[in-house]
Amino acid sequence: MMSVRNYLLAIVVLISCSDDDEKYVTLLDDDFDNSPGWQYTSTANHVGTLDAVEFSSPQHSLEITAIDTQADGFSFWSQQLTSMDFPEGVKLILRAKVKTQNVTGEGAFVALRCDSNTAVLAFETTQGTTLINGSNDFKEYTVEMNAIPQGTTSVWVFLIMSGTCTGSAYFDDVSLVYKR
Ligand SMILES: [Ca+2]
Repeated sequence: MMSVRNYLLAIVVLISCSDDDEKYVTLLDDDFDNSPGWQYTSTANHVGTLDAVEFSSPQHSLEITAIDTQADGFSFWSQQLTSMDFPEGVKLILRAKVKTQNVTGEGAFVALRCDSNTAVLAFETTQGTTLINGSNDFKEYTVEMNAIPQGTTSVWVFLIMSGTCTGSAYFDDVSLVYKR
């Protein structure tokens, strides 16, 4: 029969093995202080800037500010991750902090996409499930993809604002990890 001491030691070992740091592999971890690879694209009446006034972690965030609304446009910061191993079937988790100032309409959203060399394989977004608008301080949002599709050669991260918006959105502390 197991002694109390051995029983307690066994529990300690179990707790150690469940340490989250052991289970996740970081693909992207960005505070926007030294951030190559981000591109701004817009089909809306918006401006995208590296902002040094509003941030969650010093000294910068990525900003999208609406000059005016446009019904069918949108704008986004994006990062394409390539040249790394995307193990098929594992869970991808994107986290981003978003601050909004006077954001109306459909608001901001955060999205994740897996592509092969020739096609879009999977897409997940906060749009339609989590409304990010109004005036709110930085809050973390999460997008999960339950399984990286077979054949994934690049992963895109999108920080988006709908063309229907007025106001400003700030994105900071963006991380992408997969679960081993
Ligand atoms: Ca920052």
